[in-house]
Amino acid sequence: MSKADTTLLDVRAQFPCLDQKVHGKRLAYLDSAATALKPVYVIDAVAHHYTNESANIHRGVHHLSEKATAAFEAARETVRAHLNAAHAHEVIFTSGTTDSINLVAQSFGQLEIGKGDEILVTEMEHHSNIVPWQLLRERTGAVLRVAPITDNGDVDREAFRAALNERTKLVAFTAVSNALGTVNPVAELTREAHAAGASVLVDAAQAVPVQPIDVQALDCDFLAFSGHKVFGPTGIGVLYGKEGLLEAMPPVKGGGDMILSVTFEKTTYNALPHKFEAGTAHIAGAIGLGRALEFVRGLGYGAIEAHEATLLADALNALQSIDGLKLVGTPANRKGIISFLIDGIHPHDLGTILDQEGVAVRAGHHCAQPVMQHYGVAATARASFSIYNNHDDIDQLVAAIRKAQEIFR
Ligand code: C6P
Repeated sequence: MSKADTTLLDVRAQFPCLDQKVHGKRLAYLDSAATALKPVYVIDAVAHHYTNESANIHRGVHHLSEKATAAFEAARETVRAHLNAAHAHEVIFTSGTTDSINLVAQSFGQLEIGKGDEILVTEMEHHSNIVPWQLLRERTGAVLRVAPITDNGDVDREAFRAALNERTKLVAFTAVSNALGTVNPVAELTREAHAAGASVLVDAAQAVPVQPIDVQALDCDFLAFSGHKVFGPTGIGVLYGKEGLLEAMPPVKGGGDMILSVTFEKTTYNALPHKFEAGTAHIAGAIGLGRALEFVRGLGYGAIEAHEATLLADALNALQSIDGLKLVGTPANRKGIISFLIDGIHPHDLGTILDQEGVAVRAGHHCAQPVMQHYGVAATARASFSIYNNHDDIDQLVAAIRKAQEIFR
């Protein structure tokens, strides 16, 4: 057993989903970049909410509502502490990264971005960090610029700098690529964007599960992530925004909880963060997300990073020993996400055969079609690793790939 396995020795037992056979085989879950499995600690917190305090929040004067409100706001404080945000009201609960980025595109877009203004993204973005800006472009006549990636799968830093200019209003980029595993130098990119006078949005969907984030140290203006990728529930996510910006931005959804008073003539909006949280929130989701971040803190990012680095190195070695396997992207600094191709086998066929062997990977464009276009492929197979993976998973993956090669020989 390797050191990484001993560091997180009892972690697997905390994920009940692992305790099952798939097509009669041990489950090797290598799709955590799509969504992470959930630990009992989180599942219990969600069940506890529905069992004991199932009430609406911010509205009721009764006991259950007060308990639910306290738990919901405690979860917000947990998120604040996790991100080292200056204020809890800088944490907006959304339905996920996609929702968070759309909120910025609509609200910041309405406030700050007009015809001819520029939004800069990178070529490695998830569709969630492309399409909202295209919609904004359609509404406003703004210009969407793209900083290319190198063939290794890193942001081309020179081209990034060259794309910044006095018309750049917002730079939006991912901290960790979901298709390539690339870890971007967030603080440096943010500094360069700020020097050009632009605001910065960081897509941290793949980063929060695997590396510590300090929004004050990074100095980003916005940061988005999803609960479900960090061992929390689906349907809940976060938009962090700097207080001054959020104060100035208009709400984009109207409804309950986001108002102070309503008449048919005029409505006044609630204070942050409620101004951006119209309607009944995903209360159990927020509570579960708070628990998930506590769980991550309990493990410690040091242990998480060490475990994943060992697995990544071993997985890269093992995969590269397979004849006919080609890695897609070899970034300088990467997290536990590996995209690859096998000669003569379409990624979807490969994914189906791996599934028969109990190995769960993702096959497709990973909602990052421009990345696929860069490499001239329609799809890749993608294995992604988390804290509950071990070397048996790598062995099972390699054996399953060899089996697929036998079948296609
Ligand atoms: N990537 C993947 O398999 P949502 O769907 O809103 O929770 O997250 C969207 C998103 C945004 N940015 C990045 C970098 C992401 O990886 C994702 C989700 C999953 O890669 C599902 S497509």
